[in-house]
Amino acid sequence: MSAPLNLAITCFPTFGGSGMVATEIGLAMAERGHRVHFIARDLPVRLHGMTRKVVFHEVTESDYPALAHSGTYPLALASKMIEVAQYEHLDILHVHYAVPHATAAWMAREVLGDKAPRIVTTLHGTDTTLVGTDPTYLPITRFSILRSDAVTTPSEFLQRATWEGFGIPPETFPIEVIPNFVDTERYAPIRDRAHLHRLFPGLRDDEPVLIHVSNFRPVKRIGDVVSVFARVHREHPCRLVMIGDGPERSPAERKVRELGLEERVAFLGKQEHFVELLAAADVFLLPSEQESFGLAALEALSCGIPVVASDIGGIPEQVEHGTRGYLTPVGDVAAMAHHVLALVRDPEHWRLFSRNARQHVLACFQLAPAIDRYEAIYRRLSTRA
Ligand code: GMT
Repeated sequence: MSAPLNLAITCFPTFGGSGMVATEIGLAMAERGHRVHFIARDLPVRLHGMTRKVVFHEVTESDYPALAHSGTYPLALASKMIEVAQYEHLDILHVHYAVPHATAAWMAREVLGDKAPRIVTTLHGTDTTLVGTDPTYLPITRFSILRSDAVTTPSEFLQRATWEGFGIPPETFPIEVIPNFVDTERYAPIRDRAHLHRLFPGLRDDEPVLIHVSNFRPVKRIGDVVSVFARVHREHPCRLVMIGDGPERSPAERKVRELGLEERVAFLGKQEHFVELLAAADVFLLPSEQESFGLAALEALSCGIPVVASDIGGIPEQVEHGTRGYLTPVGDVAAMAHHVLALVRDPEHWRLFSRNARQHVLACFQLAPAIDRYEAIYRRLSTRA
């Protein structure tokens, strides 16, 4: 029996797939008997059920006026990593996002010398596709990736994009793909329309409900969600549930009002517990411009909800066109509406897609096998017997 590991995880604590994946890994590792530390600006959103094996370390920045706007967070984070590594004898520091977390981890390691933990970096997408390859950050992001002891991505798409975007030769620098995963017991096909009736008091039994969950950033193309819904609604009355918040929420609400559809759309803002609503809905919309993976779509598939999404990034690695959802070119709202209509007009067709979705998630995206793979990386790198 191998000794338990001492693991620290750094992630963004906000609503977003990367923080959720990081949190699930930490909780699952604690469940397996390892000691887990979270080092972050705030308590990660899904970090519940803390036990003695899970400890949270808050990173606080100096409020000295001269340092305001000078971006000192990576320094404060690196200092906290050093402190935790020294006092807790960390084996592994697993950072989610290269910018700035892998950079802070490298700084911490430089200070700690041969007492430093090994660094595992998981890239999540925007650190490669948007921020990382921005010339402002490219050299330091590339350097931080290359200095990690192991690097993982949630999709083959992001693995390729990282090698290509940073000019890293695949043969000299392996990047392991560990697909994102979902707790299939929590995200289960339990369809209880009562949750939807509470949202839409006049909801008829034959009215389909479309749903979207995201951080409402421009990359999510929230306007397309509303356009697809409006087109479907013209042909087949339906409803739309919008979960999340961000810069595109107000413009989307305005668009809904201009179309006179406000009675038919529920904007719920940020929600931590929405699985009952998700599982009761009929189609999940994800018309993003870019997604390294699209964790929200995986959660929908796990609940047996077919997905209509953009054919980009890592989405095709989980949503196969024509079996558990449909994929269209980015921005093709007419095609998306057409596919939604095909699903909601034919219950037999919907049920087939729903079954396919659930079965595929059970076969390929369960939590335990993904945790096994992270644990294998930690064990390979750790010197603990
Ligand atoms: O999608 C976002 O804007 C949030 C971002 C994050 O940091 O959580 O999501 C990224 O990581 C998720 C978890 O791996 C992926 O499911 C998302 O596809 C990815 N977002 C993008 O690539 C735009």
